[in-house]
Amino acid sequence: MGIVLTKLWRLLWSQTEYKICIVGLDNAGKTTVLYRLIYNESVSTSPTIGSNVEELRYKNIRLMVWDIGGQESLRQSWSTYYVNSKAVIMVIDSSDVGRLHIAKAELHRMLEHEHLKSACLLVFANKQDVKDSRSAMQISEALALSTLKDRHWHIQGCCAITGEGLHDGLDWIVTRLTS
Ligand SMILES: Nc1nc2c(ncn2[C@@H]2O[C@H](COP(=O)(O)OP(=O)(O)OP(=O)(O)O)[C@@H](O)[C@H]2O)c(=O)[nH]1
Ligand SMILES: [Mg+2]
Repeated sequence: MGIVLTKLWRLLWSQTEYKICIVGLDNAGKTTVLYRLIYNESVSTSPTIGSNVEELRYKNIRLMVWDIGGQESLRQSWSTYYVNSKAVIMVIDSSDVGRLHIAKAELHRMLEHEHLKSACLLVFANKQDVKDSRSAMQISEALALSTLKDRHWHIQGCCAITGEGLHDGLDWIVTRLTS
């Protein structure tokens, strides 16, 4: 009986599906992050027009990941993807210091949206391999993450090209989604 229940529980557990949105300015590395996680290799990308959705199976759960184009003309449409999102990943190009203030404004605008009230936030401080890129701590300060109230958030330095840091970030999300 115990074995049957365990199998049933595993089956139900594996069916659980969570929607996640990946946002960030154009060229931040969102699509590279997604494909690195899915294929475990670096994939050459071109700017995302509209969005791109992929299923990512990780630690026995199914993540439906929406990778949304970050060009300025597309940012108004980000909110059309938020409904039912359990988590948001914001990808930052840590070497694009001149646009950190824009990323900050977009982040705080996004978090005000009613559909994201209970979504947790993971920030990937991407492109840590680039010389003179800002550290995760510096990105956290630039985005004023410490001012976020009633929000589970986490920042993770990473390099989407090598994959370094990506699983650490995803582990945090999975823990949040399943706790
Ligand atoms: N050096 C370095 N380059 C990266 C990294 N991640 C992504 N890139 C490069 O950054 C460029 C943009 O990556 P994309 O993943 O297409 O960026 P995006 O955020 O999806 O851009 P949009 O679709 O236009 O919003 C590509 O040339 C990537 O190879 C990284 O960690 N380090
Ligand atoms: Mg893209």
